[in-house]
Amino acid sequence: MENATQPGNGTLRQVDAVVIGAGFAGLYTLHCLRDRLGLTTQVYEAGSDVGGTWYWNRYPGARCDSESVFYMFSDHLSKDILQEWNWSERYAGQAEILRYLQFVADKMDLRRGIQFNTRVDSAMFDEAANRWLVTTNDGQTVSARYLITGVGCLSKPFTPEFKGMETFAGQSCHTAEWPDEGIDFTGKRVAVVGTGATAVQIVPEIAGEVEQLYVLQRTPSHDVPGRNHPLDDAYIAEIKGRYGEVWDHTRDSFGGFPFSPGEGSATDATPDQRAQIYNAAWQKGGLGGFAFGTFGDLMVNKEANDTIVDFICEKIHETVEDPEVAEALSPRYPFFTKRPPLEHGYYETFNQDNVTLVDVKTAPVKEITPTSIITENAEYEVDIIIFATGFDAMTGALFAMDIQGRDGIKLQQKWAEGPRTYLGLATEGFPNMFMVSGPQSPSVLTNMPVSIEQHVEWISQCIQAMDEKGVDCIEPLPAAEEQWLAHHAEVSDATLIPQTDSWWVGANVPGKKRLLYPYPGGLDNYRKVCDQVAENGYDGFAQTTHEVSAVS
Ligand code: N01
Repeated sequence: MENATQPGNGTLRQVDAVVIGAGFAGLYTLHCLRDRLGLTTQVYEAGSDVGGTWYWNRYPGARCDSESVFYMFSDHLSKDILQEWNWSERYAGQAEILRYLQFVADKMDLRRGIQFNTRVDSAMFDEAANRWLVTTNDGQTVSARYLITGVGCLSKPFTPEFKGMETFAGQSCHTAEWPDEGIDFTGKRVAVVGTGATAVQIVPEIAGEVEQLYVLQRTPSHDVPGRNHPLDDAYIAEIKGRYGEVWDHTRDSFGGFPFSPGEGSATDATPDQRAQIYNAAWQKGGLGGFAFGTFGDLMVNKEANDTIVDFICEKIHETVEDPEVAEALSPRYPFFTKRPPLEHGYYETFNQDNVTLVDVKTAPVKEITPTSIITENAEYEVDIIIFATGFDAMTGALFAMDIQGRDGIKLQQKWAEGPRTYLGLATEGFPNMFMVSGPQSPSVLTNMPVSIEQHVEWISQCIQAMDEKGVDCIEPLPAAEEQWLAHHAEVSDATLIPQTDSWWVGANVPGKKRLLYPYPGGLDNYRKVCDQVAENGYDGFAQTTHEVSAVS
């Protein structure tokens, strides 16, 4: 392995690997490559600290939808950290998760491998040298043998273009670009645009502070109660006592959660049996148990899915006092075809006098003026507009960089008709580049840290195997990529997900190719495929060794 040399005196700095991003993915990749394989590894991070998603998303109410005790690095990173770290709530808030990642970075001595406040502008594959030239926004270029993206699936904010929005004289911001100094909502008239997972968190959090809150809804979501609560010492001790078994179960599960999957069809159960099963999961709270722990066919059988939709809509009508508002909030399309948010008092918020649901599906926003939002049928005077309008997911952050592979082909060009990957890990024409949680991998359909660990471990074992074999260039074979695409399409079409417009299918961003971006076949099945590929000597990858010209 080369040693890194510092920039200056005209010498191009050489490292073994450049990693982009210092969230869960970047931190674990740095540890695996630098501390386990001994590779010189440089991480670049746009933020001023570690955290990724949890660094950027600081809006009030930001909280994880996975249970905190399973939303962390497993025993594969460090058994000590598992024992030392204590979560305070069933679902940790943003600040606590950020503290956890800072704790991990300090304990594992990761900060010295990360250059903060630095964005990667471009990454060009230099075929003659068989290396990546990575240029950052501070004008530095570094040469790396491997390029690993850990840029997150939801890190490129998306704000729709509304006529006149630039004229708005009040305060406005996207939830993922929250100002450091925060926003004072006291006595303000506020509009929240969007009703996805982010809006569902922020709305109940600020409803008590604002004078008037307008929630602009285009599509209602299927919100499942979180039933958050503090964690007591006995529970923490019990989990810590069986973490080994918990992680084994988690790694081998469909969604990256240590729950037993639901069995049988919802249509075979009697209405009473169904009500009992749905109610038990609803009372317990939590998305995984409700979506995956009730019946086995909700994601693939429309008739079965209708039963859970009816149940959710009944619950909304029980909670929201005004029947018209309750109906407007009722999502009468298949459950889990858009990401269902976890809610903490969202529906109750609409019983407050100062909260108004604004239907922008039937009467879309026409214009934003300096003082108001004007829809097709009304004008809402506001002081603050919060855009909880989501992200250009999965490809947005990759395309934001100028990544050019063999023959100067840009990633955007190669993926003009949608992502083309092998296993969601790599793409032909971009040698020695690996993506953590890339498109066509399970990622956002699973508990992210568990999927991230699987990816990072697979990538680092692959790099180790290449080094042992003396291979210096690896990239997918076109046929293997084609096969993965066909498999991905087949598995996607077997689910109900493509039937609904959502960011999962890219429908939220105008002009984005509509297809399912994550892999819906389950982390357990996906892991087996990846393991098999590795066992077969990295089947489906071209592996070559070059005589390379010297790098100047
Ligand atoms: O974004 P979204 P999000 N006019 O895309 C609406 C993760 N997450 O930030 O549904 C009016 O889901 C849009 O309407 P519609 C989680 O994976 C995780 O809420 O397209 N409205 C929708 O209501 C989640 O899925 C946690 O009709 C417009 C909203 O904006 C993902 O992040 C917490 C509009 C966008 O919803 C994204 O969630 C929070 C327009 N022109 C988020 N354009 C955790 O658990 C868009 N909308 C960790």
